[in-house]
Amino acid sequence: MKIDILTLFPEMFLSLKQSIIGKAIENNLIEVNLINIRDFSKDKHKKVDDTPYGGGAGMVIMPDVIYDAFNSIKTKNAKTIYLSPQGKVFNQNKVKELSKENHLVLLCGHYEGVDQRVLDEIVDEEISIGDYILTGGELPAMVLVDAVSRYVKGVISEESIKEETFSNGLLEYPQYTRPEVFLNKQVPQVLKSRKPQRNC
Ligand code: 21W
Repeated sequence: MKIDILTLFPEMFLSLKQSIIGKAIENNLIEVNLINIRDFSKDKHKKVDDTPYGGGAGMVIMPDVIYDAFNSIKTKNAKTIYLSPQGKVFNQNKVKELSKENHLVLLCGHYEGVDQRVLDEIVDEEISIGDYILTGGELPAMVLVDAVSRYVKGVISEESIKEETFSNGLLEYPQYTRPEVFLNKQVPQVLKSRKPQRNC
């Protein structure tokens, strides 16, 4: 799966190079491209935002800069998602749905938002990660990449996915490993008939 991310803060995405997702990128199971929106500023001061028509606090990212950044990526058959607090709240069904796509384009807003006209032109879907206010769409984009990547074939074991389906992704049970006694607490007796092991 290919994921293009349009952002003003590409450095924030360095953490994706860690752990399971980092391995998946190294192994070419997912390809993550970061596009710095600021690179498409037409201004000698690299300005990308301006004050809102009608007044109000904060700044709005200009439509032409976003549009040019978007058009710099080949988007035939891509699904474009705008991370926004007004979007539909992300859940595991959406994760499964998006994991079937070949190409995702993620647009991260910041400040007060993005000019509505370019959103109307390029965005297929608007997603929020929950009802609380963040400073931008970068952390939400990383949440989406992490959750969706797990469902890309080869990223995690089929077994883990199956176990998740079995437990409905919600019901969990307490887990234990060595040592057998920790702070005077024993591992539950029922689990001690066999050594800690992988399933089957
Ligand atoms: C926060 C952007 C508040 C805009 C009209 C006039 C992306 C997010 C974000 C942010 C506003 C997500 C306004 C959960 C989040 C995100 C930054 C409000 C002000 N509108 N999921 N003035 N929470 N947040 N706009 O904050 O970009 S996904």
